[in-house]
Order: sequence, then structure tokens, then C-alpha cells
Amino acid sequence: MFSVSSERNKYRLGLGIYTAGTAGDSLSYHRNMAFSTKDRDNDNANSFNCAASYKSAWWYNNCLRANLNGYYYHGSQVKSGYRGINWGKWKGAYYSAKRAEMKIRPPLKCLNVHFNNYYSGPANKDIKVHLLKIENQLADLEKKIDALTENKTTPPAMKNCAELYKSGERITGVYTIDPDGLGAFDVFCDQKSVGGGWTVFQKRLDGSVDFNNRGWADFRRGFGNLNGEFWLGLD
Ligand SMILES: [Ca+2]
Repeated sequence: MFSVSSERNKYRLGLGIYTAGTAGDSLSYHRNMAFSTKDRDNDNANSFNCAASYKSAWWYNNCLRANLNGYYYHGSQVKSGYRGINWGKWKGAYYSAKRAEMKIRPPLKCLNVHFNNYYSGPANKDIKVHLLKIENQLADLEKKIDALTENKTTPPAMKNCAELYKSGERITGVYTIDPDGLGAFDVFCDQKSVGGGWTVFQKRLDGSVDFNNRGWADFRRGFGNLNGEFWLGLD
């Protein structure tokens, strides 16, 4: 589980229990922390602003065990801890990652139910593929029924990249979504990694976009380029 609360609630970070991963859990330390920027000190360090000290915006505690918004150092060692794109449990506080991506996806409810109720053996790739196929066929049928029952000219935008994936959009790239019916906007969808359907909200890959000289307003609104580096925006 991953969530970010409203601006009124300071974009607090909601996290479930860490389950698995090859880089280790460096984010639990930041669970339930508010978002801090150089101009908004919402952290647990009483005497100073972590975001100002570490020159980047993040869900600081007192202060950090990971930060994917740090300075871009092209993968090199950094002289003082956590000044780059760091993930403590992975390569420690002094190694700055070359690439970082943060992305979310709603839980695959149908698949889990099927696995839990009907399949107790080892994970079987074929079954998963088969279920995905059936899911897609159902989505196609749904679309056809919609088209037959009403004369829609333009279909409404999908809620997220997972819905786009289900509807047959399998190419990674920029799509238009409308998560809550309050207005459509563009996002980058990762339709390839671990099953696809990921809405990417942060990406670092070459240091081309400045992540560090920005305040609350920028992180609320978002910045960068969806085809390169970007922060989608907390709003
Ligand atoms: Ca503080």
C-alpha cells in the first residue's frame, strides 16, 4: 500500500507493510511523515529544516534513510551522507543512484482472489497470463456493449494506467487520465515492468531536470518533462 494524503494533511506518506524487494526497506522510516520542502518545514527535526539541509523535498522524519529527490550525481559516491539519490539499505548513504522511478498501481484484486481461492501450488506464470487474457477479453466485450447501448462519441479518460493496461494499452509512454473525474491530465505509464499498469509519478535518469531549487508550489503542481525526468505533482 502506498498513498499520499491531501495538501491540508501536508501530503503525508501512507505505507503498508514492506513485503519484498531486492533493494531493501529504506522507506518505512518515512511512514506517515509529512512532505517537506525548503520553504515548508514539516519534519521531525526540531531545530532545523531537513529539506533545507539536504536541499531537496521529501517525506522527512528526523531526517532520512532514503531520498529519491536528492541531487543528481551520475551514480558517483557523494562526500556527505544522503546528499544524492540515496536508498540506504541498497548502497548506503554515500552512493547516488543513476536512475530512480516512483510509481503506483491499484492492487490486482481479481488475480489475488483467484490465486488464493483456487490455486495453492507454486506461482504459475501461465495461469497469470491466461487470467490477464480473460480480463482483456472481458474489457473488450464491455467496450463493445457500451458502444452498442449508447452512442458515445468520445469515451471518458481512464482513471489510471492500470485501467489503460486492462483496456489493451500495452505501450509504455504518455497517456491522458482522469483519476477522480475532476479533470484530465497527462501521465507517464509504465506498461512493461512487473505486469504493467504503473502510473509513474517521479523519474530521474540523467539529471536534466532540476529537482533541488524548488519549493512547495512546484512539488504541488509538478515539473519537468513526462518524456524525460519529472515530478508529476502531489496535487
Ligand atoms: Ca524541522
